[in-house]
Amino acid sequence: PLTIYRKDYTPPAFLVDTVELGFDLDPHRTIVANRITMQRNPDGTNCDIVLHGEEIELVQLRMNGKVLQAGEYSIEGVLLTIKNAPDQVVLEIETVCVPVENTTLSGLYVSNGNFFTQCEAEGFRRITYFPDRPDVMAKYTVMLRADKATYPVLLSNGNLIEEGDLGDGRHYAKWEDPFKKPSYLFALVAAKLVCQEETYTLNSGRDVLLQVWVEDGNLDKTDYAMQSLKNSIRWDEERFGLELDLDRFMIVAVGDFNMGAMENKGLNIFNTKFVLANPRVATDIDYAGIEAVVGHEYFHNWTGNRVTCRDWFQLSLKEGLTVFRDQEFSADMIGSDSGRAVTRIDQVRTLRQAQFPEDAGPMSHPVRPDSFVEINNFYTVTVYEKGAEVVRMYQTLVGRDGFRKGMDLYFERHDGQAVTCDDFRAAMADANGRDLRQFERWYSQAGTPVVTARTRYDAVKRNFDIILSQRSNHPDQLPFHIPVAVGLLGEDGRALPLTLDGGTQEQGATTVVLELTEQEQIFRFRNIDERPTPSILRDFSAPVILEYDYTDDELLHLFRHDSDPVNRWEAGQRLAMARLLKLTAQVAAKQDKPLKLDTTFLDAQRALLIDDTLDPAFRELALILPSEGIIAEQMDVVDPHAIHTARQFMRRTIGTELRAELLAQYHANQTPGEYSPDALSAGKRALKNLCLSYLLVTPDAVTLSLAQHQCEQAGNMTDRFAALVALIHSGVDASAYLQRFYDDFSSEALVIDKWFAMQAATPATDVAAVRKLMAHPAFTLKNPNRARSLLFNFTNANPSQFHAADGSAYAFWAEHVIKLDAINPQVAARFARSMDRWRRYAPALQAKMKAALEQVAAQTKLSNDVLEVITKALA
Ligand code: HT7
Ligand code: ZN
Repeated sequence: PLTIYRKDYTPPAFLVDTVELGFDLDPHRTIVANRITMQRNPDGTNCDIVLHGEEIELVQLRMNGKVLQAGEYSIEGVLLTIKNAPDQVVLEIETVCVPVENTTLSGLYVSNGNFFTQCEAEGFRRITYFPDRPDVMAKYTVMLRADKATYPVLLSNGNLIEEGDLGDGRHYAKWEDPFKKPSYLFALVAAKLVCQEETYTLNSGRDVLLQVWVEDGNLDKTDYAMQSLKNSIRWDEERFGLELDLDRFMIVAVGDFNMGAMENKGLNIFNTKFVLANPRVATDIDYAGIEAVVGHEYFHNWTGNRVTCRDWFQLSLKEGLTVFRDQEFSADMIGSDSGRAVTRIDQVRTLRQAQFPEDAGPMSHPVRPDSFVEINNFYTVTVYEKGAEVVRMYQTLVGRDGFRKGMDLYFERHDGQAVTCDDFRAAMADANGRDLRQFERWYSQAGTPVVTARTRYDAVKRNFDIILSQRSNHPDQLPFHIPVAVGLLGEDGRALPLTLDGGTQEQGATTVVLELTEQEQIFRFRNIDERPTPSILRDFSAPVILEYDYTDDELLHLFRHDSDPVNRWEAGQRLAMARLLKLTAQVAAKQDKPLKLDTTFLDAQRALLIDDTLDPAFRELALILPSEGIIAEQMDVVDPHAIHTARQFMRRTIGTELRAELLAQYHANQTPGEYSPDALSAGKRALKNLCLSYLLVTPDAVTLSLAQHQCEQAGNMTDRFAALVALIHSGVDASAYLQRFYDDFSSEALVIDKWFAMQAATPATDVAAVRKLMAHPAFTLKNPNRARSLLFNFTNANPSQFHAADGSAYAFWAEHVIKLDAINPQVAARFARSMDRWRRYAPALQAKMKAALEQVAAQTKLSNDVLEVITKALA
């Protein structure tokens, strides 16, 4: 397959002014009439008109009123080329597509009998011929025609300017989007849906219409999405001075969707997972997800839509920035400092769990990739989450006000344009008078930098030096510009006031940001009266791996006292990780010695668990052990079974040694009364349910009955789900509870996804059990949520079974990559990535994984999506 390189970018030969689209919607044969006015681009370097088209049948092509004959244009692969075109062109293109057969969920497709579109990244070309690239921005008018009884609701971008009956049982609606947009933001919906709507008054006094569209029967689950939308609108006005620019903003929920949601101008289309919630069916995590995703898509209206990407290599320009904005939104919605810290810790966990491994594996790429085969494979944690970290570092370097100035300048310069990551950096630099040239390396160099810290204390001179150095595992890389936030703790745990040599920090500051720009630098703190404990990389100020030879005592000191909650949590993770690695090694060596966990660690855990001055959500995070995946990342040769045994041993020991305190906290953190997803209540539930899960590692009559009672009586999904998971993980027969759960929610697709997911991730579920679940009438590979719930959870969240010694799960993986690929290459390629880290496993497993990869590679009919992932894995 063809590799596309960033360096090969050339501006389009023609720019499009207007697009008029007419749709005669029929699931078996939709006719699309497309009238484009275009003109030669003075900055263009090519001369021909080049349009993209894929899986569509061309009926007729007219240029400036004249039908073009076969020899007057050519079609090769996805490109339609018209040579020797005049400078001003009107193209009229008629095509046909078959939405009902489109299982890729890209372009125009049918879900549960309704029409939806998904055009990012390159789906518009599956609807009509067009220069389907983000730097071609045009104004769209859309006429939709469809059977009125079957599709009473006809939606597209912008404003509804006309609607009516066509007389033959069909009706029409005409939509006009007043803003120029790239084709990937086009959307239509033709469906039988109902909506919750509200008129909302912007800060400026202007009224806008907000709508959340869902299938009939789901209107009792739209309140939280609507509330999140209103919160997002308010937040963007207040934090960034950005107002909603349309009179109407719609969210539509669809059950078949490849990703979370899509920011189409004025017509956001969402996976039902990120819209539908009520306490009966949705967990606290679901509620938080809805708030974040509604915010994310709404914030794209400025960061992505008004200012878009010049080319897909710049994807992080909109995604990294918008993830950063949704993270800040979620943190601000909680309001408290501790709540903010909890969201930050969650972000760090995601990075470590998913992004660091990606950056160390075969799909490693810079935040701004240099090449790709299939752009859909680059909607990655690197582009999104690491990209958000890169944006966060600007804010750390220039401050919150400086960041706002940079954003203001970015919009002042680029509103209505398709630009690059360099343009964003230039706005940040210019608005703040800073030289951010070196910062560019965060965009161009892949991999996770390692920052090593050493310290020395001079009691006579009262100096404390921190020597920071950086390295990467790519030999030719140049040093990054790394903000390292640092604090120092006195012996009594107090945060020491800091005087940095040559620094400009405020008097009495207890955290300073060191700027590491060279390979090695010394930072000197003066007037330090006692040897302090350094707290380095506070708030996770850069996406790096920090190496520092902490002693256990120093970590315990930080775990007890660090005023920076992220580093306080981090100290606990380091303490736990050291023990987990030792235990894993002991299990792997098959020593006869019994496994042991020291009381120092257990006492620290106990003290934190019962410290009710601390936010329950923080305590919960601090008590979760590093996941099996994160432990694996620390090992040279991964032994998933030893990891699982060691971690289970630690969980069991915590469960038994801290039994009394866990029980007490279980009872102390109940949330009686009406369910509310607010952060405090959610935090209490999280802590309570973590206690339950520890108690159920070795269940007894008391703890079992707690779980059973919670499962039977819970007034919300968070508690019911947690109790059921604890039961099925405990090893007791939970089949009656599982069946009851299924029966109670058989008509709620998103809850049935949870039912599959929880079983897939249970260590007792082997590949045979997964196959059995696949035979369940509720299972289908065609629905991405369902496929993800069972297959992805098995391969990604059940490592001890996925890595079964006989390799049976690898063969299962290969079989289903191939099956999924025939249905939906985007979903298949994501599933294929479960094997990314195969080279790190013990030789016997490695050989079987390689064989499975080769089995997929040997297929003759693979999509480019899967081919790219497999080829890179095997390279
Ligand atoms: N910008 C959206 C990306 C997206 C997408 C990409 C490829 C295939 C399907 C897709 N659905 C949505 C989502 C976002 O980041 O907001
Ligand atoms: Zn996005």
